Amino acid sequence: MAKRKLFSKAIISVCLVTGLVIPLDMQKTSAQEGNEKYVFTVSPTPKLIENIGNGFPLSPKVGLVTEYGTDQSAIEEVKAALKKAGVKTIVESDINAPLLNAPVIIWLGEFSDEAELKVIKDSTGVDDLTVTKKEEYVVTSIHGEESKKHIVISGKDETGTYYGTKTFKQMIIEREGTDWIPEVEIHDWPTMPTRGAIEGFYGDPWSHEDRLSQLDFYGEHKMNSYIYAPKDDPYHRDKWKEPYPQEKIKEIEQLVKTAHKNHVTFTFAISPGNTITYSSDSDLQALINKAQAMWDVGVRSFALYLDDIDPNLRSPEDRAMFGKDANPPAAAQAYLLNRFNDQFIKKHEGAERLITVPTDYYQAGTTPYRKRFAELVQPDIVVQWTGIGVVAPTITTADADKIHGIFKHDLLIWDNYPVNDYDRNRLFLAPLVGRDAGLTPEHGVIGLTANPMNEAEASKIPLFTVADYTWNPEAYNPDDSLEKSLNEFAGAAYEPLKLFVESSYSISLNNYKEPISEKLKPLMEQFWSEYEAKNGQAAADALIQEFTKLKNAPSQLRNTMENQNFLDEIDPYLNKMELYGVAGEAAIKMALAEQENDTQTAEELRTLLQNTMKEMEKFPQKLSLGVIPTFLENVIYGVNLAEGKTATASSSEVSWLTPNLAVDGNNNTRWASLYTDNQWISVDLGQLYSINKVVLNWESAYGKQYKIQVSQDGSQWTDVYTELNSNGGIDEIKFPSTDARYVRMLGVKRSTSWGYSLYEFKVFNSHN
Ligand code: LTM
Repeated sequence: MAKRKLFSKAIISVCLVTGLVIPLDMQKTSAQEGNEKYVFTVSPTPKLIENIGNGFPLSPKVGLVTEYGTDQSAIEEVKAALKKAGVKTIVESDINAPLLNAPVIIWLGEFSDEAELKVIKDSTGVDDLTVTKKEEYVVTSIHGEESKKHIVISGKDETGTYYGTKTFKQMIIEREGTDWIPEVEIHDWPTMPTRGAIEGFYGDPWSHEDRLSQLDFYGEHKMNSYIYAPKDDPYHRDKWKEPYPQEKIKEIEQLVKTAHKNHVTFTFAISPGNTITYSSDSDLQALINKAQAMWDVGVRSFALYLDDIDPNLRSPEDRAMFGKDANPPAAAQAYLLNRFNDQFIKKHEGAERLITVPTDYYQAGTTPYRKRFAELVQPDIVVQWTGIGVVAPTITTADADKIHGIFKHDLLIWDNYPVNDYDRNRLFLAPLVGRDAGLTPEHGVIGLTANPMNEAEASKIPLFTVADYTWNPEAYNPDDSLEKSLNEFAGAAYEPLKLFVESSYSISLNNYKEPISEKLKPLMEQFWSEYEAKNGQAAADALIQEFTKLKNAPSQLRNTMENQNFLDEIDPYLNKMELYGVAGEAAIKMALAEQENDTQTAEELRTLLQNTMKEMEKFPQKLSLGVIPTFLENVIYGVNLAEGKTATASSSEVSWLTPNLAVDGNNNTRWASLYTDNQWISVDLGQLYSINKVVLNWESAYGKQYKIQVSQDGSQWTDVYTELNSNGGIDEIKFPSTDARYVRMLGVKRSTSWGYSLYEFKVFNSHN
């Protein structure tokens, strides 16, 4: 038996035939038959995995030895996997009288008692089935005595065994003829005890079918938690006191059963804070009744949510009871939570710990509310927290220590990624980033539930990476994880899906990273510089190639992707992507035709370009292809003199919304000022230019009144335009030609309580 080894960054696969030592990344391991080498991926990445031999073929007849109480879902998983792999006969037996009359024997269960361990050791040679942690499992596949092959899958508990079968499924290597089983020893367990998703967004809730499919997906990826909390399910929030209609209860019952089969805890959440009287006995009873109806259909985990509500006490009864407390809202909420905990949770044997999210769930430090909440809320209640910020760009171990020190309760992260309810025209398909590996119980964090997008199928792409991260944060690599996610999700549609996903990234979480824009930008710069030198054909061809990929990807995806629900969800985005591709091709060809004085072709292409851009306006959906609109505008209107120049501003709202983001040629990144009227942003064009046009592309926080000012020295400013009533969007401002090196937007009055925020600040030459 090979000795256990701990691998941190890389595993080594030893090629016995050639004697070569091949380093592999953490995500893949390999098996070998003769000279053929097979690579397989186990995901989420296991803690310990070691190749201990070359592997063996999966015979048409397989023995399956279980014990009394082996998890039923695990048995079904193994049987389904064997059937899929072409196994014709499965000989089932109990470990007390194992039938070993097949070439390959699978041992499946939570083998922990001495007698069982001895039978396994004597029959297989496997002597290390040590499992100590919740949900831990071991999978060992090995050549045993008398040319028998054995696969031992043993869990610490039922969930561990079930996860072992998920790993086993991924080990089966498809081959012509008979599938192949690599010989490995895997010891694996999750780092985060709670891993999963919270359907906690505003807007259209997921459908029943969406939820069923999500629960299967979570089970498949070793996620063990789903929290039902859709803000716009009226019975969850606005009409929380009313009982669910019978058909809805039936649906929840089916969800609970499906969750159970997938080893997922179904948590039912109620969000009563907008209308509840915290001190009221009848309101408490209404909550208990609601929870009891769920208990009766099998729900065992409950949450009471208090986010996004007016913290001030509305009802006179509450003000009378808690008004004198150091923090009345915290006292009132704690009173309700504790009474629900005592009178419902603790009176129901088998109920999980109550979960809540407080009203101050994202602040950076302590608040009077948090202090009192921590003191009064019973210590066993789990507190959810979104990190520092509602959509936290990073969540560090230090943040966790600090916030745990403030709340003094176990923290469950409510991660607002990839949720898009606050920007319904974007998809966030990038992998989860910015979460430290140290978000563990030692730092007060018992897990992470990710709030997904309203688009359920699309959410699975980033949720795969959430599963990977929460299982094994130390080994987590966002790009590798996304790659695995795409491989699984795409099927034959890998290439176009990758392009689509990389065009659906941009979010503060990843510094507004836009992989496709990053690829296109240098090609565009190359094109302009060679175009200036009247030698633009080669650079044009390279750029056209990329635009053609964007143009063709949507139809390729539609033709090859089997997941029709996903295609329906992303349909308008695909339309927009195709139009970007068409417009990009037309723009380059038009620029070349104009340069060659081929007026007729140039005119035809200009019409095509303008029509395509008009068509694009019909789709409010935004892709993270921010450099393309700017490129198209440059072709039509001339070059934006501000792009890439130095910008300064009176202030920035936060450290990452800097002024240079308004002159970076990317319509997806932005500058934002502090929340006061008198703020400005200025760009230094580097030299004097004759200018007559400025284009402001506003974010929703736009300037109602502002001035455009110019200067030759950066200190004496002249007004060239005054706006008294802007309605935001894109302001195209023309003024008499003037020589200037510095141009600035001086805000006079904001349109919202936020500051001024610009995606782009553009300045154009008089001769365009
Ligand atoms: O994050 C929390 C605790 N509450 C809400 C969520 O319901 C919502 O989905 C996200 C994103 O908009 N923001 C919230 O504040």
